[in-house]
Amino acid sequence: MTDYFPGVPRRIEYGGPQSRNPLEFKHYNPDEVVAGRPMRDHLRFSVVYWHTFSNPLADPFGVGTALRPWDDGSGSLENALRKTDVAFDFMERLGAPFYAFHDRDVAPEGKTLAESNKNLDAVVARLKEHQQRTGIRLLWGTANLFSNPRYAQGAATSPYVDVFAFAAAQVRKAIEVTHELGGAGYTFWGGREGYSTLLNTNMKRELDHLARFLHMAVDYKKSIGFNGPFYIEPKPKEPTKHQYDSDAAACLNFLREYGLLEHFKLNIETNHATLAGHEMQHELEVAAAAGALGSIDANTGDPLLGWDTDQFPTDIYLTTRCMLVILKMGGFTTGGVNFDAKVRRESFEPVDLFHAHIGGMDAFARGLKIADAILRDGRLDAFVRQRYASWDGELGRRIEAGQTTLGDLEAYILPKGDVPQCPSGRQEMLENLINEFL
Ligand code: XUL
Ligand code: CO
Repeated sequence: MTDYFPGVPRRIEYGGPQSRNPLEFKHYNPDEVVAGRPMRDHLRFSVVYWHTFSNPLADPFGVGTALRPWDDGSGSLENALRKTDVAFDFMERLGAPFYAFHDRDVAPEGKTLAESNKNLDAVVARLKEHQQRTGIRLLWGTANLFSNPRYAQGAATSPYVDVFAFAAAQVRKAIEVTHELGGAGYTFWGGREGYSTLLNTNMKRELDHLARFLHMAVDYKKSIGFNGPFYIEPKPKEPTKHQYDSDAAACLNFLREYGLLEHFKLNIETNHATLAGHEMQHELEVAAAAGALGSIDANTGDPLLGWDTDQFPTDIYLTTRCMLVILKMGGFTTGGVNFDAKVRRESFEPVDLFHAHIGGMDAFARGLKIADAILRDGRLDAFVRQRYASWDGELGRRIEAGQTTLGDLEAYILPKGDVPQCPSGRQEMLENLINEFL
């Protein structure tokens, strides 16, 4: 096979923090044990097909700039098959244990659904060969229910029943091939499941339809014996004005309302959290508190650009806080750190794809080591535990157990007159504490 990455070693090695080689890891050392597990197993890094192998790097003001010499732009099956070879070459060199794809990233859409399915089957056979040869696994599969014009007004929430049926058939196939490839999970991201104006929208009916759609997917998953989790990926807007899966709390409420909670976990993406007006840590904690934190789409936005820029994560403060939540929940099981991130339009050479992933992997490796050190140090947790210590007394226990009335609490507090001064929240001290470890 042609070497499409000349100058890039067959394997990106761990060079250590002193390395000045841009094609070496400075911190990600897959076999190094942190908190009882090798880094590889903690982080479960995944490369996304859509941004890394199928994104021409266009923006609303200009055409794509990406130089991808393996891609002839023909949209042919042959081109798609060649792309699988390059994708696995890339992932092998990087040492990424997982990847993720939409159906339409890997195989071209045909003129009919049957033709699209046939194309997909042909590519899946090749993907399977590559997986077997390299040991690289599918973190999750998904269906692209947002690019084709038929989905302009939604897929599972389309006002038009035939569009709903088409989307259902497409998802059925995408789950089937995910299962065929031994995928560890399957993701639903509702790109156009929302609205641009409420003037033309029956919101309640659309939500009912979305729930029906997901229930049918659960039934199908059971019927074929696919045991991986389904993930919902929250995002508040873009491309729609409002997306129904807007944030973790909204997703959990929707799943609970429609009896779907036990069948889904959440896939939390940093830039989506930002768009929802939340910190990533907030979204992770909301999901973890519900026992529903499944996986993360690791990226970051630009604070000066109010859109989903999907940049590679390089901020160690961010990765530290992600890893604090993930370590505290006991680590990933089926999920992983999936780089739903793209290089900048200005970074158009193939080697930029390596720099980007190496940087993201190193940033998460550092976040992991730092979070582990903070947890082992114990002061942060001890502070939080102490802050709530009054709840561990007799009264707190009775309130938490639902054994008190408002009247009981009035009888308790009246004789005290008022509450004495509460202790300081010590935000600055804790921020300084985190910085000790960075
Ligand atoms: C879009 C996005 C998607 C999902 C998969 O913002 O994050 O790529 O991750 O459909
Ligand atoms: Co994503």
